Amino acid sequence: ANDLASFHKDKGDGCKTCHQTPGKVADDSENYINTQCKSCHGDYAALKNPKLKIDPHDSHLGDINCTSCHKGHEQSKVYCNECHSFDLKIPFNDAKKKEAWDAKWDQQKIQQAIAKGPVESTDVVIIGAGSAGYNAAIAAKQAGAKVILVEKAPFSGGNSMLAAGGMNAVGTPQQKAHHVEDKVEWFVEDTMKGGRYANDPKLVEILAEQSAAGVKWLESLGVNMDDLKRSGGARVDRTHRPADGRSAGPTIIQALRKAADKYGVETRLNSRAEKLVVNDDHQIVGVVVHGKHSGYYMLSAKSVVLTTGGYGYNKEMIAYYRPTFKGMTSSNNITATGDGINMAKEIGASMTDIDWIQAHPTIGVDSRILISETVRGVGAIMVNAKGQRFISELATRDRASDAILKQPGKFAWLVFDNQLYKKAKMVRGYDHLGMLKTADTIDGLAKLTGMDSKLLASTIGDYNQYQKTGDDKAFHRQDMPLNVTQPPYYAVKVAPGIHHTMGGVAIDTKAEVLDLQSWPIKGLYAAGEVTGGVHGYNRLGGNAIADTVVFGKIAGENAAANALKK
Ligand code: MEZ
Repeated sequence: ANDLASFHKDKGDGCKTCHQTPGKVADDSENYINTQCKSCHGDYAALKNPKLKIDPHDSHLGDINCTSCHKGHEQSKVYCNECHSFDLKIPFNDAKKKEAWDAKWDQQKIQQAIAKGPVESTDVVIIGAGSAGYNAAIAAKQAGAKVILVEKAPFSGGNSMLAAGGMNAVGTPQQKAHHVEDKVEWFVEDTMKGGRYANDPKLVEILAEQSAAGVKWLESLGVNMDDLKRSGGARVDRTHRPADGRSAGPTIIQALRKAADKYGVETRLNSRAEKLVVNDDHQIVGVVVHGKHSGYYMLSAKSVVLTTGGYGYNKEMIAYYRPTFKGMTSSNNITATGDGINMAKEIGASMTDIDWIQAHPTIGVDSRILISETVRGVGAIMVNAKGQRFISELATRDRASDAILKQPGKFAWLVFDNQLYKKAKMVRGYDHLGMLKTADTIDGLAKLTGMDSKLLASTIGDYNQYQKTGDDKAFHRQDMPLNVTQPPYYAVKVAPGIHHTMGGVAIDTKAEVLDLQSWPIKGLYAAGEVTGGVHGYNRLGGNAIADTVVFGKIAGENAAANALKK
């Protein structure tokens, strides 16, 4: 056998091992095949292999379809290696194969599907199953609409699945329990200041005002957000995170997946929306979807919600909108290719701040892995190649990235000790991936990283003194929760990489997409990174998840109301 299908055919019950009807795949999500895989091989829990250092069946992606990696009639691939470079074995593997999410779409087939007319009708179609999409879908469903959520990837989660930090919110019981005094106005001011005052203040007010309700809503869907920390540009601790120290994104997405199933949202994987269809009055009437097995078809819908994320992994768009970022590494999911922006543009949607792209200061060097701002928030210091601090670790991302790019070698080290290692669980994940340098002494750490031992020791000595007095005389860092005194000591090498595209489709306060004259395009809504206006020129850490939850919910509710109105 030279592929998985022939192997199974030879060994098992012929084509029926995988297919209900030989020669056919019943659904684009490949649910039937996946149920068959699990009925023979067991579920993810059963497949975990404690002997493996990196276990693909125990990943942050959660319990995804087996067919995301294991392919029947084509070569399999280790999906993890779209971002990582693991030495993992998979039967019938084509290691070089890459997904081409930014491939050109077949315009002729799109036009044929429109000419044929809708094959199915629903109230609301939601495009993109990340946090914004799930929140919109659940909200629309709760409002009584029939909802179809389409996702081009073989599993849901989008960029949100990779979010490490957390969700900013003000006025929550969590802040109260931690004795944090905060105000909606402070959240608004911090966000506007961080965004260089280019944000749409009305959208920012909604973000802040509805953030606490957003945390409550996530909790109602099964997410724990009881931990609090401070992100860059925030004056108080307002980033809410899972209490067990796990990364926020995977935790939120796994809960949203379950909630969407519970509420009866129909999720179609391997289903890429490629065209928004409008009538002569420029109202949305549907979407053309390209299903992996079902091909091109048109869905009619009264409302469509774009939750496709940004364009942080579309190399052409990055090079066009920000030539100085051309070729820069990206923390983004390979599916973040700006589909929603391009589809909306085609039907005359207006764009806000489309050329504003955020570089996150701390992406692991030689990897696409984001070293979360949480690590600095919890207490790490940031030093240059010689071992000197050069900026407050809590500076906003644009300033921190600029400062790193001015250092020798254009990189930095995050340095911390065992106290932080024990406190921030995600750090153990970086360790597991072999990203940390570890030594029992500061001198040993300097030797391992090539820093100047005396300089590093004096930097750490000074910082410990500032931490003790609460006064960072060098860079005015406001919050210094930990000193660096307890071995072993750790360092991780970081440099800026593309993280968030702030610009996107213009929306109003109801999450309606605006046309070039700033009138709403009837029936079209958008939320999350596909939109512009919420974050201005620079997004604060913790505001992306807040955006997806608050505006995802608003978009879903309004899309449902529009679809259900008589
Ligand atoms: O909001 C974010 O992008 C965030 C908090 C990222 C991070 O550094 O963890």
